[in-house]
Amino acid sequence: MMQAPVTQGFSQIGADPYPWPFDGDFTARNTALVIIDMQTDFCGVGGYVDAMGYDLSLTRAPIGPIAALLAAARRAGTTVIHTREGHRPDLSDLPDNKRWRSQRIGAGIGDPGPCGRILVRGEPGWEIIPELAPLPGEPVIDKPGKGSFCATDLELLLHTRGLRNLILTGITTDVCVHTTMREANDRGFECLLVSDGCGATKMANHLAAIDMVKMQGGVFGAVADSAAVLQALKGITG
Ligand code: C5J
Repeated sequence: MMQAPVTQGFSQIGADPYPWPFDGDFTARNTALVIIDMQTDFCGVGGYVDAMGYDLSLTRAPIGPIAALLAAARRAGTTVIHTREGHRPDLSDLPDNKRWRSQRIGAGIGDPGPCGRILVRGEPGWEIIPELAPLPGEPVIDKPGKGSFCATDLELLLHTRGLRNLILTGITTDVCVHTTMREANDRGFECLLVSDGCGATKMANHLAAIDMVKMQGGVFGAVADSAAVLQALKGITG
């Protein structure tokens, strides 16, 4: 992928279908690395995705690229935001239809499993994997649904910190990452999806989700690989 030069105060990442961000206003201070749902339930043995019978190598594939981005973002002083999907232990925030659908595929949310109760807050499977564990002070957004803006304080947090550029990573590309990207785009945030920094339970869905971002001139934002983002993070300043 083509990489644009990085200069102080005005820089862009070589992205598809346009150099990102659109106006070159890319600094450590106005940008957040968002890491979505890198929880054992979505990529670990015995978790929710494993219980549904999907190939874990697909949702584990982004761990290495995200770890590299996480280290670079921390070095650059860029805000890092983590999210977790999960429900209250009494399941009062779990819609009946979401529970019913999970039960019919054999991985009932709230039911006991090898990693504790599936997708329940506080259980081992709900925790972010150790490789990508948040540092003290890094915001963690707990969400009951797919989108990170629904029933959370993420939007308020972004506004209070002056964050307008979002670099999106995590799992799954076609579900929680895409929903979050769409929500953010509609709220005016400038979004970049990291192609090898996300993964889905089906490769075809991962590729289609990436492609959808790029249609109509970048209908939800732009896409770049982690190598391009890493290079850019090295060059940005506050
Ligand atoms: C799903 C997610 N796939 N984190 N959640 O149920 O994408």
